[in-house]
Amino acid sequence: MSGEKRKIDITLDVKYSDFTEHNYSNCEIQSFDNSDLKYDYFFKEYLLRNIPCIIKNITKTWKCSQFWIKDDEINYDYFIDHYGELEAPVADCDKINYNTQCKCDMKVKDYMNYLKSKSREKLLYLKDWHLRRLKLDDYFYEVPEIFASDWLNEYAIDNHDDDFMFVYIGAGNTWTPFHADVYTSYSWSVNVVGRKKWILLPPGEEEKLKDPLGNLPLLFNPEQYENIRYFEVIQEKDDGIFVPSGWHHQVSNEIDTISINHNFVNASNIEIVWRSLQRNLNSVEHEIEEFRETPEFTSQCQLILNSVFGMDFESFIKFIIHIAQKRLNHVNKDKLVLFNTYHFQKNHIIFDLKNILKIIKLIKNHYLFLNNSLSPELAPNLLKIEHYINESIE
Ligand SMILES: O=C(O)CCC(=O)C(=O)O
Repeated sequence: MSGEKRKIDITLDVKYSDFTEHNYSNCEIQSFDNSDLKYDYFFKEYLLRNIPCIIKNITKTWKCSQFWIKDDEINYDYFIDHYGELEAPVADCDKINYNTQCKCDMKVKDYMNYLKSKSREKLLYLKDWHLRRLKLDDYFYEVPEIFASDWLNEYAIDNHDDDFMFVYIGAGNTWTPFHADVYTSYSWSVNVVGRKKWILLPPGEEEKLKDPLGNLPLLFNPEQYENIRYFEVIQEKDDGIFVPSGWHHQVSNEIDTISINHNFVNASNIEIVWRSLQRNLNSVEHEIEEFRETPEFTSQCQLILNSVFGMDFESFIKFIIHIAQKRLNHVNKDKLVLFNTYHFQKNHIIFDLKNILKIIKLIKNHYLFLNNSLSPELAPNLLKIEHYINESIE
């Protein structure tokens, strides 16, 4: 990647509040060429409306598309030579335990030798591999501009935490079960080589698939149901797909496929994430209702919330404070850079701050805030941030 910084800004003529109630009744999955898709347009029509789309011709400038592919197939030997000794998580698609695929770590060279072998006895899928984190000096791909606003990975990078940037390498016929993404985040996925089939359901449709205990199927088979609205999408080599918040989906690799994907959260879906956190907290509280009067009830709920949702109430607030603080530091200085490339400009920063303000108001009305249940420094910090945002956007 060159050291060139690309300026990103928005000139949105819509208010975020116009889109809190999404309407999927007329949506179709459109396809665009990456070079024709303007940041503003994508932000307004896709991120804010929470609608999927396909973006073509993304990987031309990516270094990995030069080295990872040979004769239109995976360049096994490149992986063995460059990453062979690294370990990566690998799922066995035929081995299911508690409604998930069994996973183990495997050396990349062993996985590549499995892919090279003609007689593949198992259906192995290398997934959720944090290669970017392991090879920080090696920018083997560029985050597409339309996906540059990514608070989740910004926070992870700033805190040297687990990030949400993955490489997937799947043998033909491997698959990912039916699910919605972590924290109800957005995701994007780009095929460096190969082909995937996606099935996506608008938020709420998945309710019709639940069994009497509320469990979702491991795979959605459209032939087994009536009146389910779903979209089937073929993603070719060089295509990206935008998967919006809360859209359940399943994916199969039609042939040997490598993809890169990120989960992300930003000003346009932060309220969806907040609502999802609340829904999860409510159901945790309901599950252990009989202990409501015990002194540990609140802290136990947060522990369980953390394990089922991946985040608790306080970590959400710390995340918001961090993202706000950075924007406050940069609001008049033009220096907010992400992925070493994207240079966020004033309108964007203000848009982010206005939406954070909205979330702070929701937090302040939550009973955990009102009952002083947060750790001592958190509530005053949040109020300070609210005050500074109000001052800076006046
Ligand atoms: O490519 C896959 O197998 C799964 C990707 C996925 O589910 C996602 O990006 O959200």
